Amino acid sequence: MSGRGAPATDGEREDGTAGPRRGSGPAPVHRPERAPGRWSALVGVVAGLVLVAVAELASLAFGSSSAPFVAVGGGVVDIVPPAVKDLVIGLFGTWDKPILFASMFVVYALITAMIGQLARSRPVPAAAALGGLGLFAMAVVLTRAQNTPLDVLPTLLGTLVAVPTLLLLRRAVRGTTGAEPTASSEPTGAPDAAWLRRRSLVGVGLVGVLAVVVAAGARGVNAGRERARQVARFVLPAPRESAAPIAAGAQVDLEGMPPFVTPNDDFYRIDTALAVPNVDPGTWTLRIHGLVDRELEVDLAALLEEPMTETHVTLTCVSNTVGGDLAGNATWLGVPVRTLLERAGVQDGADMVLSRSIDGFTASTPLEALTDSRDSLLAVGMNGQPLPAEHGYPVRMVVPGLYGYVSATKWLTELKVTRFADDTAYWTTRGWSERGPIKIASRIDVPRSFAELSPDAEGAVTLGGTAWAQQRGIAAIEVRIDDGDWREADLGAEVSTDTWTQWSLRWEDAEPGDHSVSVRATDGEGEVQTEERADPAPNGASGWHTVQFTVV
Ligand SMILES: Nc1nc2c(c(=O)[nH]1)N[C@H]1C(S)=C(S)[C@@H](COP(=O)(O)O)O[C@H]1N2
Ligand SMILES: [Mo]
Repeated sequence: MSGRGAPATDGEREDGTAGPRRGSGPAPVHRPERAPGRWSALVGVVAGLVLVAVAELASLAFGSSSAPFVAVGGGVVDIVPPAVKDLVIGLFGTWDKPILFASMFVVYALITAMIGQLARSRPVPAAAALGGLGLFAMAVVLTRAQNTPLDVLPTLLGTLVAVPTLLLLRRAVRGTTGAEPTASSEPTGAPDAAWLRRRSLVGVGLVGVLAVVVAAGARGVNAGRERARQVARFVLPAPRESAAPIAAGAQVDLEGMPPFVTPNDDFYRIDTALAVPNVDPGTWTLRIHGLVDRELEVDLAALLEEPMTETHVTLTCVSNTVGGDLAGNATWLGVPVRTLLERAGVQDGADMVLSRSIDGFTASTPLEALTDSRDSLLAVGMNGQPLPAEHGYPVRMVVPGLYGYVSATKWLTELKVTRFADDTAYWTTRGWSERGPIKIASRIDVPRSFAELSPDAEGAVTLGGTAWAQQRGIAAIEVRIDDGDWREADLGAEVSTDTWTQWSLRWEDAEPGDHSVSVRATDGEGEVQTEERADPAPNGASGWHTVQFTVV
């Protein structure tokens, strides 16, 4: 495409200069030969931005999930191999989503730049390519679980505006780069052409900047609106059974320890949803079907009428690495899953409940975890508030003892009573185990890696951390400093076997210098946490957490 000097198919020079030179006077010294290539790329990128901006703006009327970047990003999340997801979460933690969007933008800019280059000599195929890109995005929008056919409209509109924009900007750029000086204005021609070139560059740039501002503004409004719409749209009912009060001693009094109850705003968030699903509580229903005697469908008002249970449960993610912070502890309020399963009448042979989210995510939970005596909930409240949008508003599942990916479905819409032999869930089809009981874990929160600790007046330093083994509880914590003996740590008050337990260890006569500390837990059934290291995939990390630090 860059064969400079070869005539383009339409008989014009590639730089847009009209063929045979007409007019009088000396030929301009200066011929704009280099700029057009780069400009054409810019024209393509700007047309691409216009597509996104118009679509984002229109998605204000249809909801975030109709926006092309949100839909395509969601599709990417669903098809990336688990190893890549693992790597990304390992590297960027909860920055995984911004990183995904940024990478998608880079790829999109490259593709649209190529379309711009193509448009330079072949406008029709270039327009078709941009239209094709729009069509592709529309197809992806259609495949997203929470979308209806109408949701293609924003992308359609964006494409319908972007294609003519591409052609117009291309003409504007060609018009100036090929501009012949008019004898009357500037006899030498050069300053005039340069000025026109600059002006059209600024024009194209302005369209690009405007598109970015509109897109970012629309995205911001969409996100803000969703948050506002989802705050407290109902009053939480009172529980019939209140959770046990949290003993003051559950919180170890040591600077740097996490709060025993994780505030909603600080609670880790893990899900495949690029835009937080916007569930209308007025039309929300939960459908219970599959191997049941009677299918049920309950709306939110009916669910809120059911007797509510309140309970403290520590939720953890299977992707959490040893010592990691993908764990949070909250007081949940909700209806026992058991209540509705009993009403539906579970048939013989069922051994699993496949819970489904409005965005298509699914989790496979062993039936018995939902029918035995544990507090498995259809949760509506989190720490005294209706569920925040990010954590599943209006209803999610919470199952003590199981990793989130097999149990904690947010934006819940459906429970299918089925069998492991017949159905598989979202992460299971991506290589993770079909069952995910939580492994014993213990972590050092104080000191942080490579921190410096100053001994107190008595020459001691205090270490502390968090441990969990949901359903079994934490019976003991042992700490080893350097290659010394294992020392028994002090445990914070136990709130329930389903919550984490904090621990602390006062190290008298702390020796100045570099040290390493390791921790291991014993659960309520006497099982000691294994030293054997395992990666999070396929069923959760194991191994002892070790931290290097210095006593100064
Ligand atoms: N709809 C939906 N629910 C979901 C997920 C998801 O991707 N989509 N991820 C699960 C996983 S892997 C975890 S660890 C928990 C995390 O819940 P949180 O974001 O409230 O901490 O949600 C679970 N529920
Ligand atoms: Mo998870």
